[in-house]
Amino acid sequence: MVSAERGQTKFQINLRRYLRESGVDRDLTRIICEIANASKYIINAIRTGDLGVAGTSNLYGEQQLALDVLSDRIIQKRLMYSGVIAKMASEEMDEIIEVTVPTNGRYSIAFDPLDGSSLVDVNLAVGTIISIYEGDNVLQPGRNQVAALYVLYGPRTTMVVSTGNGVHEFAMNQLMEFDLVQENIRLDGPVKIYSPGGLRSKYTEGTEKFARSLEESGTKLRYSGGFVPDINQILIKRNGIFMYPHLKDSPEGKLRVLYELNPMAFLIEQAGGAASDGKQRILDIQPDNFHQRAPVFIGTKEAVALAEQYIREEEG
Ligand code: FDP
Repeated sequence: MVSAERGQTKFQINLRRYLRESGVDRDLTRIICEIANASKYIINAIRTGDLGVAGTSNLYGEQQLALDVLSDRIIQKRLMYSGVIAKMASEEMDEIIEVTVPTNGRYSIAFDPLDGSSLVDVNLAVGTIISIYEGDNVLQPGRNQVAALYVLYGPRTTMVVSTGNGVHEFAMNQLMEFDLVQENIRLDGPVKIYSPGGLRSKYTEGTEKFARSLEESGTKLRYSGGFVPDINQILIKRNGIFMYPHLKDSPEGKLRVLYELNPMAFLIEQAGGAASDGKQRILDIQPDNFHQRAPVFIGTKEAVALAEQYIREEEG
């Protein structure tokens, strides 16, 4: 097992070596490294690509940016012939992609190729989110994930990954390879920052009281509008809560269980935090369709428990 603390590394430990020396299965390592490779092309597309609309819309009727489509294609192409994937479900697609060539792989993934795409034109951070299962079923509770990761395209490109043994951060170097920055990130202490998604006037009584209690206890607002950078902020600052709650006019909230909530809940739990829909653990939700949404309260254990308490008291 390699070991490093932020700024203390004597030499660079790259992603592949880190995974290999941590005993991660070869096929799983391959998937994670293929995503790392795909991210080089995605970052290039974000930096130099077309910012216009692709002219198609996805399942939710949202216009797809050319970049959404491109990122989706880049990831699919890299994984399609990897020999380690059985099925792929993408937030941008309405069909599950079954991979039979060259062989049936041992793993399946659900992914959001470019989350936060409404932030691309204003040049704020966006990201790719990946959820990995063993076998050929992604329509199962998130607690069965074997790994999850995201790549954040900000001023720097970083990858935060867990294969079930803690959460580790890697950063893209000048050669566009990922080097270990820090391992075993842990959330810590009373909540200091919060990121509230959704329209406040549509909050239900429990969420509204929870938000007010955070403000009254001096918790600072830190909301970027992108799920990946907002979760990354919590992990790297080791503190905070993000919520996109159930709203009066949308009881399911906005974020998608398979592509957004499960992978982030896996990472946050691996860092000692918690993720809830207000009533139950996100990772225990049994999804009945690929595009299911759920409310989310995710961050330090204490803050998530407090949100659940307000919701229980006010909404039953
Ligand atoms: P986006 O619509 O820009 O793709 O689920 C997508 C997401 O962004 C998240 O990244 C973000 O947290 C949330 O939606 C923001 O939603 P609002 O536009 O309602 O604030």
